[in-house]
Amino acid sequence: MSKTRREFLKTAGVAAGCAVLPPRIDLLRGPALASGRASDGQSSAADYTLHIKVSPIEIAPKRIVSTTTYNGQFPGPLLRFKEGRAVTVDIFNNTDTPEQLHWHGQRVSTDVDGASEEGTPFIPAHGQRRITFTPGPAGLRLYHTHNRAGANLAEGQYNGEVGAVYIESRDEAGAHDREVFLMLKEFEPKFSRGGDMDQDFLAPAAKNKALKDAGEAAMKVSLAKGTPKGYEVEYGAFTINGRMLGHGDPVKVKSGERVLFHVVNGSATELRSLALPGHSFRVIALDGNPVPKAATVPVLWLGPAERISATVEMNHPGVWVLGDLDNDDRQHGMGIAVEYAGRSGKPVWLPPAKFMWNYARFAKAGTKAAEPDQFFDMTFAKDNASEDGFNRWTINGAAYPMTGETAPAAFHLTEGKRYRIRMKNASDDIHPVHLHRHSFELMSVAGERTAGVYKDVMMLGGYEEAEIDFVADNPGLTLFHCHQQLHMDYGFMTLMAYV
Ligand SMILES: [Cu+2]
Repeated sequence: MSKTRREFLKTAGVAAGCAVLPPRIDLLRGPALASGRASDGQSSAADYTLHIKVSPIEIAPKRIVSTTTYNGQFPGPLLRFKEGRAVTVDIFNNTDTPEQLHWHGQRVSTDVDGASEEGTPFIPAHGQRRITFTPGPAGLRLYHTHNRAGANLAEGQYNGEVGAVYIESRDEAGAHDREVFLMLKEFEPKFSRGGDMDQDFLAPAAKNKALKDAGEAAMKVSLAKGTPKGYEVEYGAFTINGRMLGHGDPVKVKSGERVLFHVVNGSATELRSLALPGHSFRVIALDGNPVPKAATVPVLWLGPAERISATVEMNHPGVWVLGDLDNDDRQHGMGIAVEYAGRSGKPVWLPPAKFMWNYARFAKAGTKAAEPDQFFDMTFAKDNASEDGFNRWTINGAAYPMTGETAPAAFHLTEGKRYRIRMKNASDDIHPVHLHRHSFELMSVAGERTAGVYKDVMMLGGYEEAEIDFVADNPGLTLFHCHQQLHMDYGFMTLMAYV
């Protein structure tokens, strides 16, 4: 590598308010690989074909964004797989830079998973890769780019490379009349420097005083030196299924129907909420995995890459806004109309009463947790604006290298063993932490014991603690990271290796 990332960032002239984006370059993606396990001599057609390409996407009349897409559409095509039935997917990369396509939430091999840090070959620029894998586990998954973006807001998950995957189980039950997929996604990103707004919607809200004192002291030292707060990302346009509120087709329902919503947060960075005035959601699955206790809630909350499957009894006729609680984001598009048959008019929004989101609500009560074979301790911390104005993120004091090389694994696994990750968040941000190629069980959230809730992303509250267990049942390098693109790109990543 001829240039370090730091030098790149300098030469790219990153500054607050700088409207000119650096060109797409390979540096941020790690070493360019010419050799995707490209598929010469294919004789048969693939089951699915995806073309990665830059396309114009009309998110509202005459509001057209240019973004990288799958097959020229947003969201990418819904891929329906059958659990246990192998599929072949051809991925063509029609862009100038190598790509990684990540099968989020699936138990696949490192060759397929789509993370260069695990050793998945890149899909070469203007090249192709054919992959074959057996989908699973059943339920709502997603696919998205796993490229890093760094300071380039035209890259990584800031663009339109995301689509839903639905894997039908062998005994797919259908206690609903209609199934609706919702992809929540922002466009027109830009950098800001205001610092994040505090979001307190997670319960229990038990902050750890030692973590808070440490985090606030570090911030105070940085600000006292005159350092401004690190860059954050904000957006100009908000969409559901690629259309701003008021400009897409409404979800058409009939009174008395039970509608199953499959919600995917396809955001690079944002926590999202959803409410439907006069209705409630019966949550049946989190991250595609059935919950032990379905529970009815007035509001859904999802961090980046989280999914919720919930049924809604259509028992309140009208035309409503199914939308984000944040007034600004909803008014800039984060919503979709739900229209009952025979009703018309402007969709109506009514804010719900304050509601705290708690994963424990869906847990199995009174269950004694299985004991792990080993504990991993992880403390997450923020080094304010220390990476050319970007916050540097560390796990146990170490930032994953940003220059493209693969760091050695920091955690070691033995196949068949059960591990408990004890996470401590020494920052005020909520982090959607994600484990690749495995599901984890939530064991405790901010001190509250839980069992039976299996996920692959969880939101860890500011200055809070949580514990997650997973069984090492899928050998190969395994990436653990924050799913917030700015955080993962600036250090919040670590690798686990099977020994
Ligand atoms: Cu994070």
